[in-house]
Amino acid sequence: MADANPTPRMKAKICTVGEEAVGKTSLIRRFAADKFDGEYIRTIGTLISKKTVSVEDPMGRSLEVDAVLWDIMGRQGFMDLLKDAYFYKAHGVLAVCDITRAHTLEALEGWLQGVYNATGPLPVVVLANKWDLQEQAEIREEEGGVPGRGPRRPPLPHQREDGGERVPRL
Ligand SMILES: Nc1nc2c(ncn2[C@@H]2O[C@H](COP(=O)(O)OP(=O)(O)O)[C@@H](O)[C@H]2O)c(=O)[nH]1
Ligand SMILES: [Mg+2]
Repeated sequence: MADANPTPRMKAKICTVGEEAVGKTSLIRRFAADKFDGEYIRTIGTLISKKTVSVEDPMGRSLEVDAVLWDIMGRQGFMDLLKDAYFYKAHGVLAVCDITRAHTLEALEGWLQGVYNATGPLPVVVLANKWDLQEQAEIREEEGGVPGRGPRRPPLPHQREDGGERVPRL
């Protein structure tokens, strides 16, 4: 007999942004390993992967989320030409930087401006990747982060030589 109260489902389209080689594709490959390499849309240079995750909604009820992860294969120039198709009906953005290259965090401001121009405001999670390369880090964990759990907010880049901070406006 069919379940009278099946767990509700929703689809969520999540798009990655960030500079080349920060690890966007690696992150998605790891997260969605079982369904990676699903579909490649050549015309907009995008790889689409899928993964279903069980989460709790704000009321504490179970919710199945069919996450559809869009990953840019190309780089600059993409934003101007293809952003409308890429971000069409997106629910959120995963903005990735590489802790060994501070400019990849600074560049996220431009990426996110492009997102907002295309879609209006969207939920964004900033992810500082390559955490294993601490010795080469140009971006450090913000004070007040949760020990052992990484920063909750975007980490700050190194201080400048004049003692000021290059704080990104994200
Ligand atoms: N050390 C280290 N290397 C990583 C990590 N994530 C990705 N990489 C490497 O960084 C390079 C670029 O990764 P890729 O996923 O292609 O970046 P993308 O251009 O942003 O999609 C590859 O050589 C990856 O193996 C990480 O967390 N740590
Ligand atoms: Mg990639």
